[in-house]
Amino acid sequence: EPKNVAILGATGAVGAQMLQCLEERDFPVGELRLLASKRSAGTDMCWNGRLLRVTEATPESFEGVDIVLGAATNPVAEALLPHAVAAGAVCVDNSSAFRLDPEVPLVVPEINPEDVAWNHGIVANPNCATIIGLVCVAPLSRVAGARRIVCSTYQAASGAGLPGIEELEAENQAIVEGTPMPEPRAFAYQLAYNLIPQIGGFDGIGYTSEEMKMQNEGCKIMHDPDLRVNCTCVRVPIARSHSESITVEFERPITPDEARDVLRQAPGVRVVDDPAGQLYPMPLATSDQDLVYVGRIREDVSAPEGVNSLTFWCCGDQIRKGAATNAVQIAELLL
Ligand code: 11C
Repeated sequence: EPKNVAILGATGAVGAQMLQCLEERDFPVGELRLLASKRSAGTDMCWNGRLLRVTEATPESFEGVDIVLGAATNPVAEALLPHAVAAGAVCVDNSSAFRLDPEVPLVVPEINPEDVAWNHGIVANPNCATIIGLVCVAPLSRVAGARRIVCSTYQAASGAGLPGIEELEAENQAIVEGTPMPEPRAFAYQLAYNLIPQIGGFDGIGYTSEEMKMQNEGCKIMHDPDLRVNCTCVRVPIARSHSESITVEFERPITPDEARDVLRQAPGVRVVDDPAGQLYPMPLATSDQDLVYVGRIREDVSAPEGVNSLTFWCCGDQIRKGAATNAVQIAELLL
């Protein structure tokens, strides 16, 4: 039975991708309502061969809507989603506003689809780097019990939305043309020819908000309050697809070959791991598709005696699997 769907924040990088994912996955849409800020209202967007007009999102925008896909900022989600819930809609929210709320399931469909069932009107979509890393860690954990994760991320400019990718393109153009470098706005510093080891704000012990998401959201998604995560998040000058170097300590022994076998069977993952053939995941290869590629799977040679630890590398399109695709997959679970 078709559902009336609203996209909140339809004109952003994630919102526009949600439109495309609904179309690609043949989601049973009745009416599709595109909502955005006053500034973007009046824009036309193409969906299934039709032009749809974007309207301003207000508390009254949700009458008759069954499912809201949220791709807006935290303040907008906090202000508007309660109205959507009151109007009877279920919201799949991509902001971080509700992720750690005990009344709100936090779902990666490949890992904890069952949590959707206890929603009270909002299901949260996890952080993009968290989704991409855990889609690989969770199947290994089911076999060997993940205890501790050490992760470094290499996050694409478009993780900061359209302003991020536009800023990187403008900087690249200034370099090529020899014109003055534009003032950074989306990022704290010039990203072109650079790396920025800060995503989000810093807490009192030197970690950024983005780095603590894999810890806090990871425990909730994996149903494991004892999971320990140490993450370093770095912005890199590439357009699309986050990459991650991950070391996992397990309760039980697991060899690289066993891990490859487990990951070959795992949903949402493709193993690309042939060092002799120089085959490994790279962000260019994973962009604009929905699988997380994993490779460079190897023993952690630094592990102390008796510690079962593996290291691997993964890449995934953060606008798709890290955001829009994961949200539409959650909406499919709600059908
Ligand atoms: C980035 N991952 O790459 C961030 C943006 O928790 O949804 C997404 C922040 C979040 O900038």
